[in-house]
Amino acid sequence: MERERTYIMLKPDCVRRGLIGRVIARIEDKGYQITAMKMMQLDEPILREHYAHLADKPFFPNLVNFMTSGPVVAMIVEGENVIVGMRKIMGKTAFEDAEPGTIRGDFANTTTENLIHGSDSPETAEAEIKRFFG
Ligand code: DAT
Ligand code: MG
Repeated sequence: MERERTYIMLKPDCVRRGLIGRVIARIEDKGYQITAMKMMQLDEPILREHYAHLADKPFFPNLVNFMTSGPVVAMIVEGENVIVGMRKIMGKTAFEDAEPGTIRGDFANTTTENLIHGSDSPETAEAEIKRFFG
């Protein structure tokens, strides 16, 4: 099996609610390695790139407001099949569909403020790592 890397971001609600440690513990408990990490404040231009696939959605302005409402924690996470694996640990996008035992299932109570971002394919992982880590 192939070692992969993915882009993970703890969103402003995760930071604000004091859940950074508990979410990172789940990543480490799984045996994945965090190989880069930084706290940063996002702005609208970088979010227009990052969420380009959602620019036409009615919730987009709200999403940008939320994502610029405080700092995020940006990470590169590595491991075997880590892209799919992290998506499983995160849980589904819509909070009401996210299973108990997943990060979103256990901690999210809205769909916008759902704690964590994880790349959804090898192509987006590389593009997102470049976008946020240069
Ligand atoms: P994911 O974050 O699971 O990859 P996505 O890329 O489709 O999901 O959407 C990015 C973020 O946009 C998502 O984490 C929360 C927000 N979002 C998506 N669909 C939404 C909806 N129907 N209502 C409100 N926010 C939504
Ligand atoms: Mg996505």
